[in-house]
Amino acid sequence: SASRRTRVFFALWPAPAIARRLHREGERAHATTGGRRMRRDTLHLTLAFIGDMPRERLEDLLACADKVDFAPFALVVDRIAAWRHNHIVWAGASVQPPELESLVSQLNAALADAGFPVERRKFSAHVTLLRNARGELPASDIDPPIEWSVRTFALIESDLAQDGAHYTVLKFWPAAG
Ligand code: 2AM
Repeated sequence: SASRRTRVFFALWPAPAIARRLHREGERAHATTGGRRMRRDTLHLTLAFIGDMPRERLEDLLACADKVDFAPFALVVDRIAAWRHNHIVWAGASVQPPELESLVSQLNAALADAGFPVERRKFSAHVTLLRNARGELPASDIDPPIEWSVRTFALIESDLAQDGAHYTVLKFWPAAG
């Protein structure tokens, strides 16, 4: 569109095989909680949410990501749980790899330096599977765990449509090594 603004965030974007498994976990939980399943091709793990900003700032945003130095790592997605406050069912990792923490803190530091808004709450890695979920969903194991080999991160543009958000990967950054 010709819009002068854009809504963007940095995320880990899973390969199709990983997305398929995550999506299946969402289906399982849905039987208990109901709610709206996220489409398989939209599943992601947000690293840093920037939100609505002028399109002319995209260059500065790309420069922030260019500064990040990260090594490939394995993310073992081994649990599924629900948050009551926002009615989200999500998948996550019981062990937060230090490489993931480092990736997020490097991004946030670069964003803050460049004057972008930075999340103040503690980073809580999760992949949202369902929204508007209701009722109880005791936290449980994903067995066998989903072994997500993280080799890139991405800048995503989000278009809010009637039928949910549509995402476009604007750029991928590969891990070093
Ligand atoms: P969520 O799945 O927990 O809602 C796109 O909206 C992505 O950015 C989602 O993964 C969403 O997390 C995340 N996000 C983080 N902070 C947000 C905010 N303040 N507003 C909207 N989405 C946010």
